[in-house]
Amino acid sequence: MDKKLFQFPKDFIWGAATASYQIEGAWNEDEKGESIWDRFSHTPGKVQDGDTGDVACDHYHRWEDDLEMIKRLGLKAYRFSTAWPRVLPSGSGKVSEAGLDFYSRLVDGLLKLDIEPYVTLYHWDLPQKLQDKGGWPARMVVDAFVEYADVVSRALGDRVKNWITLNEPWVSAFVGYKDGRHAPGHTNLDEALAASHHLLLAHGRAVPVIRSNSRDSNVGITLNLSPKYPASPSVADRAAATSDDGYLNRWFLDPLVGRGYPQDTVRQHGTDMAFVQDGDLEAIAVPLDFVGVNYYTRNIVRSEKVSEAENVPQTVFRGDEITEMDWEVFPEGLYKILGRLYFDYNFPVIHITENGAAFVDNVNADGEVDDPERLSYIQRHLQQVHRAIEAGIPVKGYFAWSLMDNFEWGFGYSKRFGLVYVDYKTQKRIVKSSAKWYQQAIEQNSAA
Ligand code: IFM
Repeated sequence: MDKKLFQFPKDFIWGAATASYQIEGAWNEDEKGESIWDRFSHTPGKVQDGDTGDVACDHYHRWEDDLEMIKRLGLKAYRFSTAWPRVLPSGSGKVSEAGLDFYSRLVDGLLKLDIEPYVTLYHWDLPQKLQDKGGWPARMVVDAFVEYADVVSRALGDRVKNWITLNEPWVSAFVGYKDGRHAPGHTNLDEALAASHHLLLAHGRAVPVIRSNSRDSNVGITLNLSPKYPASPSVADRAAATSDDGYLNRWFLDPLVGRGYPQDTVRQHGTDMAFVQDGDLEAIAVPLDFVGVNYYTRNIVRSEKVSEAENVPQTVFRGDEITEMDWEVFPEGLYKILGRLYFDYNFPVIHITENGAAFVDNVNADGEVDDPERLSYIQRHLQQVHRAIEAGIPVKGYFAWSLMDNFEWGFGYSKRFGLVYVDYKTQKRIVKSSAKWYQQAIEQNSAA
């Protein structure tokens, strides 16, 4: 394909992302406190095959080699998260200098290689000590998060200029406290709703603190968003899609831009919203420098009333390209989400903070990993990003998920999302063919 096609703007940010619990290991080294994911993964039956993040990719010890690898891949930016219990072992109070030092060295190492750090403050590893006091459903966590954001941004704010407060608060709240598939493994809708509000409030309160510690920085939040497609044009299916959209997307987007919580979703949850106090909504609606979107797939929504006369035969079906997560490959959905973020919600800048796919990978006889499906997934999503930019949508960066294979939460090590293959027995890293393609795309600034 002609490389002039799909040419990106000169300053486009090409990156890859990881998260602390998924790669670091060293779960109890150098004063680090226990996180809810340590507790959850150490509880039999919670994670597939009994896997834990105790060692993960051993990045805590191998970070220097990993930075060299990032450099060799040609990445311009690297998104990683700081582990709250590594910095504040009890969640608040005493700071671990060793923990802070680790991140400080990582940042220095990146800058030395001319790679821009994008730091996420919370990617799901809440200090267990805070969970013992009630976790995200308890309002006290908000102050603790602001304290943590203050400590980290004071220490790194002279060098880190791009901050993400939270990663996917929907997952923290609803998968952790309602579905029970993630730490802390609770199944209580009221807890999940309170947790979602306290997450948003923690975000809103932390933003000005980060800005005052890190001058001229860009601060945003990352949401997992999926467009909801009605399975047919019937009234019932359209209503079901609107309802799912409220649950996943609008519940976070609306309050962030000052519209408050969507009332149809409030009614649907049957909640009195007693956890919202005066001034909270204003704090949550603090203007942001950017919004981050993690996009993987779309959802096709069918009303449960399929048998009733008011519904009609399904007309929209899942495509037959499906990843190992059982997620449909649907690049166009990314274009749709990007348009919505700009035209409906007016975010000034958008970064794709995660996008990628899990497929089965095998090391071949030559010791290489050929992953054409992942390559094609990334390429086609980048082409949709390009299409969005052409349409005038201010998409400034793309971070592939993930830099390397890692601990995929409840699925343990069974799902590989990496551009780089990790042999967990030896910790050897093998650059997959998708990474080689991505390296070339970066070099040519084109997704052709
Ligand atoms: O691995 C996760 C990541 O931690 C958050 N976003 C989705 C990824 C794939 O499931």
